[in-house]
Amino acid sequence: MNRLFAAIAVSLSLVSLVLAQAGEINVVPKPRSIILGTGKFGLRKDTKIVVRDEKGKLSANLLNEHLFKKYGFKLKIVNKPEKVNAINFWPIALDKSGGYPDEIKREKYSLTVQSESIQIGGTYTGDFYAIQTLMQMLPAQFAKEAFLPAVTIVDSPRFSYRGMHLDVSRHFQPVEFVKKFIDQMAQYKFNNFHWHLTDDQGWRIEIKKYPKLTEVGSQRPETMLERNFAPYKGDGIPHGGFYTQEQIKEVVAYAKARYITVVPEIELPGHASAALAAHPELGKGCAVADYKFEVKKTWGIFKEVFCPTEETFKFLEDVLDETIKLFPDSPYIHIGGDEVLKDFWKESAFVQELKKRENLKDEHEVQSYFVQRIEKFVNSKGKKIIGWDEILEGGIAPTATIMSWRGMNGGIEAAKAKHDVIMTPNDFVYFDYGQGDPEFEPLNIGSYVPLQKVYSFDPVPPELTTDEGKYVIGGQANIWTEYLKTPQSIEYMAFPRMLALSEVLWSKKEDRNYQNFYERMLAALPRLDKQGVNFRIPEPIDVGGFLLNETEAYAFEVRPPLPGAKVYFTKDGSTPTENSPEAPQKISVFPVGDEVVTIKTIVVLPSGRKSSVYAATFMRGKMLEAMTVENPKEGVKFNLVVPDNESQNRSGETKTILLNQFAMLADLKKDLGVQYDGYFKIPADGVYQFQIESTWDTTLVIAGKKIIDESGTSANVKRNAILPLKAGLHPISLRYNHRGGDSTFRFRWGLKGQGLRQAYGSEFVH
Ligand code: TNX
Repeated sequence: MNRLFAAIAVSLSLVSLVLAQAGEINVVPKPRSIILGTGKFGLRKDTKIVVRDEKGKLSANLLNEHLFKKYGFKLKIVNKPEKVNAINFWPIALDKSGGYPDEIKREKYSLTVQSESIQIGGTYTGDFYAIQTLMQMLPAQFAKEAFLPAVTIVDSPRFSYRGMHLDVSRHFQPVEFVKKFIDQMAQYKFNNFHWHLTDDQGWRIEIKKYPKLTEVGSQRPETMLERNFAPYKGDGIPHGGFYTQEQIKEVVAYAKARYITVVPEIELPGHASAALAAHPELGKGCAVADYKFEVKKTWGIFKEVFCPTEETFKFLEDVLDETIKLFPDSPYIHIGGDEVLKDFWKESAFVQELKKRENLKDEHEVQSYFVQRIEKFVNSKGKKIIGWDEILEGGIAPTATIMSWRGMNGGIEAAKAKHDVIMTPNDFVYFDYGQGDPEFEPLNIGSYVPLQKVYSFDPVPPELTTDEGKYVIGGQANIWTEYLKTPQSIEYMAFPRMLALSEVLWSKKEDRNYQNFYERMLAALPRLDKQGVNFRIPEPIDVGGFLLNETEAYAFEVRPPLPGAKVYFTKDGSTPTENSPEAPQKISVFPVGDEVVTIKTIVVLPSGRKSSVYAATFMRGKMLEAMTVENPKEGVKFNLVVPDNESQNRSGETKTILLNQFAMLADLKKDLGVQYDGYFKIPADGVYQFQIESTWDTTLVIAGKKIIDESGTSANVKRNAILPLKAGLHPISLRYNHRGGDSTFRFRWGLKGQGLRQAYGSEFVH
């Protein structure tokens, strides 16, 4: 049997696992040191909390709040020692200067459970984290007593910056949800909340001096419907919202009480459409005078940019001044700096003048000049800037911390230049990216970052020496909300991936073990469920594409991911519902001949909440062998046929299969046929899925097999086919026959069960 889905697959190896790990403390992130003792402590309603100072009182109250939420009662707090049936908060000796002793890091704690009592030692912050650990150890149900196994835990984090980001510009989120999100961050020991407050699609922070920012900049008449870029289709629903300064203070205080710093982001000089819609004068020195700035309704990178005039700097300083006052505890202000298109600057006489005056070589240096002026201002207020890795281009701002998002290279470069780095590489921790088979997952921005990939993230890449690695102060996952409209959809993308990240950022690297984590993650789900978190329900089966040899059968385990959850399944390709048969513990598969068998499952929680569909596809046979091609050249051969105007017929070579390359040659709204021939590069052995999304008629032939051959209508339709292929070059022929109206033609591909993505020209040769 050939389990092709290996490499970075979801591969849960469900088979060998039993529910909950015996003798394990099911805490996420895994504590640094756990020594199991003998016996157990029974927490009862008459258990006392012992405190010896004011600090202890605060921690005791906090514990009581948690117990009340979980069990509906609070414990009595006393201040004289009790040996039995007590939870003790020990004071931590303060050094003479009033700080904490060096050896005790602020976030460190110890938690000792013995059969008579529990001891907790730490600073305020340490106590807070000890309580998070304790609450995870307590069972869900309370009946007279709640038992905790005897254990000694000593714990402290690997990284000092453990962040979660939330974009509230693309889709505004209510304060109540932001607080719930912060609660979840605290539960998993994150300590920085990066609040992305401004972008092209909405300005979400009240600035008293410039009320138009929110009056105008926080509103858009509608949003692009799903993914209808071209032709654009809107949803017709106005979208808006912003946080008043009072609400911001409320959120900051709420986070502070949970030892979380809120880092605000004010995007500049790009991603500025919303600000410019409110204050067009700040762009006009660069754009043509009658340019119409507006709050954007679609996603992407836009050329709207602040013009580096004195008026703009004055405005931004005023905005930052108010912002800094609202976030007194954050050492940082995030100033964005990503994805700045320089077209307007290049065309601007003002900017060309500025370049001469300031001796700036190109527009990258203009960006650098822009950021460094802002940096000086922010520094003058006692704060440091964070910027996305693009701010490295054209010269790094001297005191900037770099947030590396386009992979880790920006972070590596910055660390080598002795700048602090926060790693947020898109290929590991972009939680807006898909986490399962896009055929079944709710609409998202695409790509594929499954749980296991997040867990494999290491913020300190091997390219850095030990000393350079010290500049990596931590990591963060980013949740961009282009396609995430509601709190539920955000939670679906955040959980359980956030649990994997918490362990990456908190726990010892040597302790990293995915299967062990996976079990503790499963144990955490009932609690998340009770807390009303709309996490993505884990797969109950191994998903993906499987290739069997001529004779073998495949039998796989079905594992309900939560106690009480039911798994329903189909074998005929139809979508399972609660009326489908309940899946047995083992499902056997035996495709006959050329048959392709797809097992589809859904999970239904006791609450009635349903999962997405999880599918496993089985086929027999061999992977198709790759071919050798002499002197391959990048791209494909094309043949364009225009029936009504033969003079427009063309054939030749091209490096892209996009239709718009013919827009100059022929009318894409009239009848035409185009065929591409060449070879397609398959990177690794696997069962691949190919998809053509098109109007009208398409044919796809790979390795001599016609896998798609359909005539369509003027409506967009997606056709899928799967094929097991060996790594290397495979002959491919793609044909599209357009029969009038708007034309769509997209070719996507990927390993079965993982993300599909558009094929690039560089993946073809001929
Ligand atoms: C890139 S990450 C962006 C965001 C998008 C995101 C979508 C970064 C600094 N810029 O504006 O929302 O991709 O994944």
